[in-house]
Amino acid sequence: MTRYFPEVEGKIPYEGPASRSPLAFRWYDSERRIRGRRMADHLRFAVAYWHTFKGGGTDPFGPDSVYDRPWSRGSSELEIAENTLDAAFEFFEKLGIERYCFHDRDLAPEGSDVAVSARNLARLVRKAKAKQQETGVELLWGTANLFSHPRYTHGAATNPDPKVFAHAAAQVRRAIDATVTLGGSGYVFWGGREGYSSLINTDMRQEREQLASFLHLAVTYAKKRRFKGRFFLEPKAKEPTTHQYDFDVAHCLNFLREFDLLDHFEINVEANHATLATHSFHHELQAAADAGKLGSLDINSGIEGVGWDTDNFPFDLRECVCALLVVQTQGGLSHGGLNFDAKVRRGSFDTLDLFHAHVGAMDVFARALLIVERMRSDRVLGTAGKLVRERYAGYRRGIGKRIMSRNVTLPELEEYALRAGEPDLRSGRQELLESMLNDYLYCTTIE
Ligand code: XLS
Ligand code: CA
Ligand code: CA
Repeated sequence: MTRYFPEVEGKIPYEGPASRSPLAFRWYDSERRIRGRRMADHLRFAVAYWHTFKGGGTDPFGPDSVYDRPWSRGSSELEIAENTLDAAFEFFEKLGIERYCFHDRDLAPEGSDVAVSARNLARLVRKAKAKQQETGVELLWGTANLFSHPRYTHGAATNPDPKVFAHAAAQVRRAIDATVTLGGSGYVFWGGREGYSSLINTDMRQEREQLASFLHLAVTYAKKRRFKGRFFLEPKAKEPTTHQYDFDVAHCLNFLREFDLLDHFEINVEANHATLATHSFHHELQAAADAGKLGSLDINSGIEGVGWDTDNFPFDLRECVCALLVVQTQGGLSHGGLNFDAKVRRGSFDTLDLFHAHVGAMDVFARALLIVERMRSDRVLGTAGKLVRERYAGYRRGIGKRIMSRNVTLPELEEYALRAGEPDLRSGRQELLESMLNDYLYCTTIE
């Protein structure tokens, strides 16, 4: 067997918080039971095939790859695709990660026409299936790349030309087939170039309706293929277009509701996309969870103020804790997971850097999970925590309860306000809670 990662001997071990080895987990202990479930099953980590195996460290000022990956060499594109798959599974096994995600074009090259592209994909899917069976690694979600090929310059489903729409439909059909064959538990629709750069040349109403038709067609096809997983819609505010139609969670929910798609979709929330919409990851996750639609997470981080999608690996413990607090409070993720939609920096070109990035980021989320579970059992923080529950206690009795059940009129409330007199101001205790959160992050002993 070709060994693409000779620098890592065997599987990365769990050594506990005292370990100083860069190739060992301090917190991620896949088999550890938490509330009766394996830690791995709470976190459901996935590697993003595109960044980790296809990324070249390119940027607008350096479009040539700086990563010299041994699996990117071969005599044909198909051979390279097969080598890449071998490298990917060697990486999954050594990292001890149980899931991955891909776009159709990450796995197999585009062919000379739609039929050749479909054949290329089917060939790589056969190989991926065998690899999955051999290793036990699963597909978290699949998707189609409807944004890189020049034909998608003006969008895919929202393109003014129905021929482009048809090409996109062909790709989604085969990407759904691939996801079904590989037992994927989700399928993602991220808007790619579905948006506009100027309204001067754009019929926004027409384009949004096209997008709705596209998603309805996909739902119909997935039903026919007996897809058992979930469809996830992934918001992003901008980039590559100036205004993406799936701007943020609230936009996505509205779109799904407006076009009668809500029953068929959940949301895949990406941290860096939250930042691009000038929200926090925490906000976007809460918005999805409150609607009962938090399906999956793309875990990465942006650089504040930069203004584009940098897709850094996540290393900020506080951010991870806030994210998992939402996930765990809603009872976890059934079909989704935590996908590392993140890339190592241009200067981190060694294959070893891929391990450091994933090990460190898996560890920070594992540590965050332990902290969140401690916070939940202490019942102090989060919407289920004592202080927040007490803040809203008035709505669980008397007049508040009547407001919530809409069993009251405006004149009745006016009368009540007159009788009750001026309300007492109560502190929101924000600073207290911020400090309590810090205690959990930095002081409380987590074992
Ligand atoms: C790009 C998106 C993309 C989706 C999958 O910004 O994050 O990678 O997650 O198409
Ligand atoms: Ca993403
Ligand atoms: Ca991104």
